[in-house]
Amino acid sequence: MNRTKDSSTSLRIAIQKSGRLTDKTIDLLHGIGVEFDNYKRNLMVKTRNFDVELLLLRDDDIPEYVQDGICDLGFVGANEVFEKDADVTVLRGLNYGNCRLSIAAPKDGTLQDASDFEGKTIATSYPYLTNKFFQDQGININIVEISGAVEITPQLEVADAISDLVSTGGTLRANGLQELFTILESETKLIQTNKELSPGKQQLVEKFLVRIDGYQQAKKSRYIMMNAPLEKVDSISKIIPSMKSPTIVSLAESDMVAIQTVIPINKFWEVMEELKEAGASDIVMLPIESMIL
Ligand code: PRT
Ligand code: ZN
Repeated sequence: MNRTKDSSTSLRIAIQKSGRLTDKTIDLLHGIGVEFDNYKRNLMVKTRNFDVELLLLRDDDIPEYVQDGICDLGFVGANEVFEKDADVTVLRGLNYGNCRLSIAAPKDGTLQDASDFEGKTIATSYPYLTNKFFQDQGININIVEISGAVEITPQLEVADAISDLVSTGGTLRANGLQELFTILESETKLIQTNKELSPGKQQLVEKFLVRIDGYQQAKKSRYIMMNAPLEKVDSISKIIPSMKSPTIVSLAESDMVAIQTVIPINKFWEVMEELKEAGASDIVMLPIESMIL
């Protein structure tokens, strides 16, 4: 399925058609200003405002489509990228679809350490990564490749243990399994083909990256506004590390000002009480759509 020459002018982006990554990927694309609709009914969607088309695929197929240059970019879990050992460049980690590929075995059973696995059978949809994990430690295992409901296989005596994706751990617990080792920490990645892109397409990729970085940064930040007596501005500024040069706006009351700045979201609750104690009032926190630094 090689596309030998980068002849088309449209940047083609692969996304998961229907699954855990779909909504967040669509939100991200909308969030960076890519406009399109009807993605639920079509396999290929043209965007309205960019020379970009979206190809809606099963997530398993995305690494190969990007590797072969059928698609220029793809949004897909690291688990799929590394399982397929795809020859692509990971451009960004996107911090959604987070999970881990782990080895799990029946709770309180004999399988505890990696060395206990010599000669054992592991059921998984991730044969490459699982084999590699044990091979790297000089341990020989047998793999039963299964595409779904992997967690039931120890009860059915199809396998001694499993290697599967875990997020909350609820599925493992419900099946009497205990998580033993993590093979891979995964999140959604933006990947690019290693086939050469036309200058126009490469420029568009760079433009997207700036927007994605702005979108990601905005997700982690909040805009805060507060009122304070003028003489308290210095002490308030010291509470928020990012507030090196906050916007200060005069208020009708001559000794009062409004202070506005951007802070990391995880700092807000920490500093709110301190801000109040330092004399700030009417503190408002707002989400930010995007920010270009
Ligand atoms: O149809 P298609 O092939 O596109 O979709 P799919 O059914 O293969 O994949 P999908 O939509 O289930 O998952 C897509 C991607 O989401 C995965 O490749 C991961 O990158 C990511 N992801 C994040 C997860 C999970 N979290 C997850 N928990 N994928 C699967 N799971 C499953 C896991 O396999 C297990 O069955 O959820 C169960 C465990 O969840 P907890 O919360 O009980 O631990
Ligand atoms: Zn899949």
